[in-house]
Amino acid sequence: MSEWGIGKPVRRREDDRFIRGRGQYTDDINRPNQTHAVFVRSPHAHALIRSIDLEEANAAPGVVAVFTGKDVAEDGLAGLICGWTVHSKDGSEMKAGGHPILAAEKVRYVGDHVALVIAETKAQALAAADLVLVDYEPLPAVSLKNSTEPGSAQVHEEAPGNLCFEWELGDKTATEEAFSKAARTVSIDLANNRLVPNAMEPRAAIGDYDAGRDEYTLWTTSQNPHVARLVLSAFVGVAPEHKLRVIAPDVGGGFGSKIFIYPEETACAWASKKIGRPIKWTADRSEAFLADAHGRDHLSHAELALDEDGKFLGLKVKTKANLGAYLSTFSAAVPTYLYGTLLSGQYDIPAIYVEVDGVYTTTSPVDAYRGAGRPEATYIVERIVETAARENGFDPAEIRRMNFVKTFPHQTPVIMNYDIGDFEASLDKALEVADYAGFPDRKEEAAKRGKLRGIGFSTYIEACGIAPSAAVGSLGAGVGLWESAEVQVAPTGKIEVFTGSHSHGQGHETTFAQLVSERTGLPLEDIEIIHGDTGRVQFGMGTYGSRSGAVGMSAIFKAIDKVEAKARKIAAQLMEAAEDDVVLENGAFTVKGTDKSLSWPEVTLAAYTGHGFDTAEIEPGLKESAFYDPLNFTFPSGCHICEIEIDPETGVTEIVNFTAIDDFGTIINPMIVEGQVHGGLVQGIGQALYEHGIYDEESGQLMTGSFMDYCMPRADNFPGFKLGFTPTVCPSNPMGMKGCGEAGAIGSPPAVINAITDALGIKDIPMPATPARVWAAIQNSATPK
Ligand code: MCN
Repeated sequence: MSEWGIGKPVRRREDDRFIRGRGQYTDDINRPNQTHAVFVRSPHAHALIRSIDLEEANAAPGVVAVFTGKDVAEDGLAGLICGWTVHSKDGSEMKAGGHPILAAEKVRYVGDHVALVIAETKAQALAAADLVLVDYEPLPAVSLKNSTEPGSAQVHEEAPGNLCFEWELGDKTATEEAFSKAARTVSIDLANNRLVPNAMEPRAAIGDYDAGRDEYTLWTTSQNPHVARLVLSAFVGVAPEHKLRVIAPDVGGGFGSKIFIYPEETACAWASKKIGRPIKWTADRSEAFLADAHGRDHLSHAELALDEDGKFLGLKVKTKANLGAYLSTFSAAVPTYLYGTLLSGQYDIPAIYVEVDGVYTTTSPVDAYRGAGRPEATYIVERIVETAARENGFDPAEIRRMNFVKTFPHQTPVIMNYDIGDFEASLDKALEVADYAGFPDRKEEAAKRGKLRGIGFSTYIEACGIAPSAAVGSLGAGVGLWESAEVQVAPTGKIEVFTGSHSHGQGHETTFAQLVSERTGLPLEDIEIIHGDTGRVQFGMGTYGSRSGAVGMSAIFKAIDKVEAKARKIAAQLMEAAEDDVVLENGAFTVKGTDKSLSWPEVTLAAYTGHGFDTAEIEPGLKESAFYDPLNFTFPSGCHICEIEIDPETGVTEIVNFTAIDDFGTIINPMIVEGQVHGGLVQGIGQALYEHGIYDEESGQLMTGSFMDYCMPRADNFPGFKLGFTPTVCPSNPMGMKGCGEAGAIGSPPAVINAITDALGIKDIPMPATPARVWAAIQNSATPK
């Protein structure tokens, strides 16, 4: 076993360049003769464009060109697409209103793109953008609440009543029957608050057309450059696929928001040919707030049926999901297949029925944000289970235990087939680490100090490794989301791995190299992980859905199998031994039961010189590729326990203890996994306590469009998290891994809200549970505990 291999808490190799300011992000790149772009954005939530006057802008100092939707249309560019198709209950296809690169006739949210101004400097482009005169005819804004009310304004003519789809999943009749037999039922109305992703690096792009070669290069902050290239070539029509190279260099976080294909990046690539010069665009933070795709934003009603003993019989959920103004790249999948399919949680619920209305509103598009659909499902399940416990006098831990799925594989009534897990193990460990038994004493002691103390549980499950063609294809994606890898061994034995996964904070350069080291015995410095460039990596599906470990690394694993098999063949001939007797161990090929041995570089050099083996039988060279299409999703799960104290004078909630015990299967690097959990927890607790994207109902203006109004969590808001692992080995990939990148954001929000409602003795408090809301709840509640 390699000292850098699987299970070792190796420090992230990439951090050396990031910490020293040596990373190279899109905005760090400058091209000769480069121009700068600024987008003219709509100040209205909803308006017709009567006319656009470009005269003054065109005459402004330094302006190279100004383009509008008319120019885009004249060049025959199609709009952006949603890559996922969802059908309504009646079998009809979702109503996808067009998503133009630059709006020509109508704007549909504050920040919608109206014109592209290109100038010699960014300052000149900004000044000229102010001179673009757009004559708008304002229309009423459309909010999530009023979107489907009679008489509401129409966001897209194609979608009457602003309904994109009316989707359903599960067995309605069986669920109604379960409710008719129930001894107990509980219900709850829940809102899942809108979130703004806020990656550290805002989006950026450089479009550069090379007239000599008739080739485009787009540098961009993307989580999946190959999918960007495919969409821009095959669907939007910017350039044929082989004439477009997309490079995502270092990317400073994405959390889902950089999976999507946006108008700005597309426009920069297209317009660079129009002006014959490179065009650079970097969003400022205000633009990021307005025009990055947001996350969540659901309104739901849920009902749970139980028998006398507390066994779950059935679950009914009705959800209204905000899709925003346009269907973004994956947005139709998020409130449907990534949401409804997880409503069984960790529980054996015989009947489930869910209905989701996907609605258009005059807000920024809503798409995947860390967890994407699965935090929304977990929030429903874990809040209603907690409600069932409280309203019927069950212990919240024991009602969960009683209803856990205990044998695997387990087919849920909502598509998913859970392959493996041990939910009791994570619950038991969490109860111990959180000292659940000692909670009553701590509550009493807090009361003496005038504080309200509460405890909340969340036993979550998620489906990660979004990939399997067999499942994903039939769920509306149309394609499988497998991953590719190529392992190229140099004559000196050094290895370059080309992977379709993209790292933008997850540490792939370290963990992927750890796998290669485990397999070959090479030190990490002899292994290079290359990603994020369609010119170097043949194809890939990118990073989202915590899939890079389970899917991307599995492709590497398969490619190494092939490399090893060929190298063993060569080694066998070099050592005049039978192939089956040759083993690769600790970086050397040895013949079993003898002292014959050749080092890795001795064999790899021979592979290229051709000396010592029969090149007619074995082709020279050592380079193999593989595609990996897993049989199933991976199902990470865990138990989060949150303990809080509330100051009743101010309504301020303090997290005093947070325990997260997770099952991520085999862990490649525990230090990186803990970092991933920390980040996820901070975002999940951020959703529960601080973050809220608010649009004014009347005007459709984003009221929380800066860090002055959108409260981001800070390090001193949190205690040290208590983490632990109870792994069960995943059967659907060769390493036995499950994803870890989203778990913290999925499990934590209901744990926090369950703790606050426990402390206050109330049924619900909306997220984020701000001091003002908590204080008001204390004033309204008859007998706060
Ligand atoms: N890993 C491991 N052992 C496991 C599982 C994973 O050592 N059992 C390692 C992996 O090798 C990888 C990291 O943990 O280095 C995360 O792996 P995985 O769970 O497969 O997730 P992805 O690499 O596919 O990353 C995507 C996931 C998602 S969906 C979001 S959103 C998210 C997240 O990762 N966005 C992030 N974590 C983020 N972290 C940072 N810093 N920035 C983001 O934008």
